[in-house]
Amino acid sequence: MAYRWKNTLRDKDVTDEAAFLNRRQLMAGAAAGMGLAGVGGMPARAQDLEPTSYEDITTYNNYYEFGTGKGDPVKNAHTLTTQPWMVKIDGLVDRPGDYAFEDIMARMTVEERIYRFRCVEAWSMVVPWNGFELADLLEMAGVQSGAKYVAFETALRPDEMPGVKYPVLDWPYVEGLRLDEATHPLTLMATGIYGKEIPNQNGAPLRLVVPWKYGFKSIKSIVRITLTETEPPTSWNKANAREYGFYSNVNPDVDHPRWSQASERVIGSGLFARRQDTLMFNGYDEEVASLYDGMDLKANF
Ligand SMILES: Nc1nc2c(c(=O)[nH]1)N[C@H]1C(S)=C(S)[C@@H](COP(=O)(O)O)O[C@H]1N2
Ligand SMILES: [Mo]
Repeated sequence: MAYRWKNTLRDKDVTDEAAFLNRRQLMAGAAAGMGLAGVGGMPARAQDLEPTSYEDITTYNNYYEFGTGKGDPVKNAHTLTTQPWMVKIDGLVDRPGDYAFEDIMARMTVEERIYRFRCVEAWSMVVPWNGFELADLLEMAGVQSGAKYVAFETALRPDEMPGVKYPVLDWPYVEGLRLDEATHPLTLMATGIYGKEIPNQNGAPLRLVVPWKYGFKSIKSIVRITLTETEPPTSWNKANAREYGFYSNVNPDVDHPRWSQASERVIGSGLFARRQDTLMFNGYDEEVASLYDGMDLKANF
């Protein structure tokens, strides 16, 4: 299947940011020379995107378990021990169990995916993730016919997470997706950034990435995945149901009660931060709009 957003380059093809940028230039040059919009495994849409620097992606973070400041996670998350790492998969699955991260990795195909990333706070980045499709992991566990939702849970380690002594959120951080959202081929379990192992502050060793939804849906450092029949509770919705809904699809026409969602600040664009218009479903409307056919997106925010 040739998805426009799908980059078929594998983990090993990406070494560091410099090599990554060189490769982009090469591909852009080749594309220009041949008068093509896209070349090989590099989809047209990915070429349009200017990836945010590794530095910005890994130092400007939201990971409240390590503090609520944007610079807190990079300062504090080194205390998180990610080896060994177990992920419990349970609920409505044929093969429930405690899966070791290494065993999961041995069975999954890691790809590079260059995605827009839009936080509900109206800032955005472009991140070259490495990861595998959540659909493949769910297939490994064997989803049963009664399952309608997928619930996710972050590790809760008071000894390693200085932020969880503050009741900012009801810990552990939890999130959820409808099963069709979870098995959509865009939905990624990220294990790397720019071809390097994902840093702790970005959610090591394994975090969700749902590029058409606000960033808080993309839960970090996952220890449990549960298939359920009913809509699972989600952290930000529990904290403030009026401001944060279960769906949280990026939508420039549905404002946050306290600010506009029509535009976004582009992280890394320098001293005079550039703003750009926010796109419906964060630019992934062609791929995901059909998931919400007939749904009132204002009521189901
Ligand atoms: N466990 C957990 N996951 C989390 C968060 C968090 O505080 N804790 N913050 C969310 C929010 S609000 C955003 S915008 C993204 C930020 O991801 P990044 O730091 O990799 O950019 O992570 C999301 N996942
Ligand atoms: Mo966010």
